[in-house]
Amino acid sequence: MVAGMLAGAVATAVLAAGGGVGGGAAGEGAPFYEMKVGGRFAPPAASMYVWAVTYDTKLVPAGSQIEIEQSGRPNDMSVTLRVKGMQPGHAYGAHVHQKPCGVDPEAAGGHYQHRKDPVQPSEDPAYVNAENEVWLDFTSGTDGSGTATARHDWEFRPGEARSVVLHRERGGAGERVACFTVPFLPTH
Ligand SMILES: [Cu+2]
Repeated sequence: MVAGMLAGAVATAVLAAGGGVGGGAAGEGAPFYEMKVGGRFAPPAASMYVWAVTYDTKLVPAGSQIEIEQSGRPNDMSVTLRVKGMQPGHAYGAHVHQKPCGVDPEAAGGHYQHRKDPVQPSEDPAYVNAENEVWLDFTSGTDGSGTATARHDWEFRPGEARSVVLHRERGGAGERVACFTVPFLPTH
């Protein structure tokens, strides 16, 4: 849904909805939520608020776009990433991180973990995996677009999921090439 992306250097749209739609066996009557935010990447020097920042303009060109959508209900959370304008045919890693983006790629901190590794920075595969973290790895198409969705039966702890970081390589590690600050729910 590239058409849903908003124009502008930094653009956000937040939608929140309450009240169940019914019909779902487990979630009937349960409150649901939906949040969508989009932005255009820019190098740190040009990003006054460092909201959508690229650290590698070859892999994540200035002006490329990202959109993150989070939706769900208790015990059923989906996070979807959509990008446009990436380097074609590249396999990117992407995860939800703990802190907002900064001029320094390390500002976003480590990965959000459902079960927190007592040892930080976490490198233990028992904690660093797509079940315990939110991984949104994708491979861009020939047109530079890409998408990924992660679904979990848990929600974020309030305020502990603050950004999505794009990495040079798929998997749990790799150099950070871009960062997008996201107001994941619940925020507090
Ligand atoms: Cu990461």
